[in-house]
Amino acid sequence: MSVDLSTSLGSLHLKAPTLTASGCAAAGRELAQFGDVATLGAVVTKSIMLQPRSGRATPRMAETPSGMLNSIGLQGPGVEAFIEKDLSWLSQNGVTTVVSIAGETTAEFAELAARLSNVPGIAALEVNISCPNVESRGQVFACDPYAAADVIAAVRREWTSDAPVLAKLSPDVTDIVSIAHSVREAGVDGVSMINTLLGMVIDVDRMKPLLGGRTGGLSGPAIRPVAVRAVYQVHAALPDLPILGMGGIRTGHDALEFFAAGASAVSIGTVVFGDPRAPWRVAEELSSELASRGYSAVRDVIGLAHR
Ligand code: RRO
Repeated sequence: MSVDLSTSLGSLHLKAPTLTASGCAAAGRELAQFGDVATLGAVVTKSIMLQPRSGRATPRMAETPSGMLNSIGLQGPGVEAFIEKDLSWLSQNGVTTVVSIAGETTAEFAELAARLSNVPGIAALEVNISCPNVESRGQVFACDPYAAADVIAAVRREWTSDAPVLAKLSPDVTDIVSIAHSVREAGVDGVSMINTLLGMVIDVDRMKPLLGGRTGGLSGPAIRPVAVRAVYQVHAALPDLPILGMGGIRTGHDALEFFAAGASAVSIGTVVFGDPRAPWRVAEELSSELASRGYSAVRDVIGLAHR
């Protein structure tokens, strides 16, 4: 039985249901040795800032049970080098590209949106309002409905492209539905969820936090039930809001959970570090999972767990 794996996120048609997750495949080029990146739903690039940035102190990664902590701190080349080197490679190779942006202030987000608006080859903009690895928790816009809406409204004003705007949400909130409502009111076309959870590991030989930045973002299978719960809650409250689901997806079976909870597409993140073919493999496995249950299209299972 052949299964139709095409889907969409608002106005963005996706030929495949699996995307990379921001921060887990840089700008896609390294993945090209493992498969045809143009056949993925999309590459979601590492969050880019206006200026180049060296990131946080090392060590920046720690293994945890069924997951890992990262404390990268938005390392990157800055938007101009990104456009010149990364976006041009993605465009030349026919890759559907979702560009993730991050700023320290609302004005920086707005400037990034303005700069990228007329750049060809951007299929969607993911506004990362939820990076856990910033100096101050006050800078995590996604933890406050007003700050989150402020950023999205500013981006919306500057974004002149027809490509959809997604907000990346944090799970580290009391009520993720209120944040989703808020960014929707401010004009997003969809949400990406979830970013990592704030965590910490202590090195008890040194009696100090293991990570150079002290805290880090927890990802991997350990967070999958949190992500599925968050997707389910937001889809229940806002069934028409497209959701790009992510958080610890390792197999097609895991991905199917997210679709049933209400995601329209999924991003594959941490697993890629150990299995770079995972974004393709998960799509193939999802096809088998759907076929064995008698479904002929992934679109038919979106939100089915809500019936
Ligand atoms: O760069 C990072 O440390 C980072 C970011 Br921008 C993010 O959104 N999530 C994360 O776990 N790490």
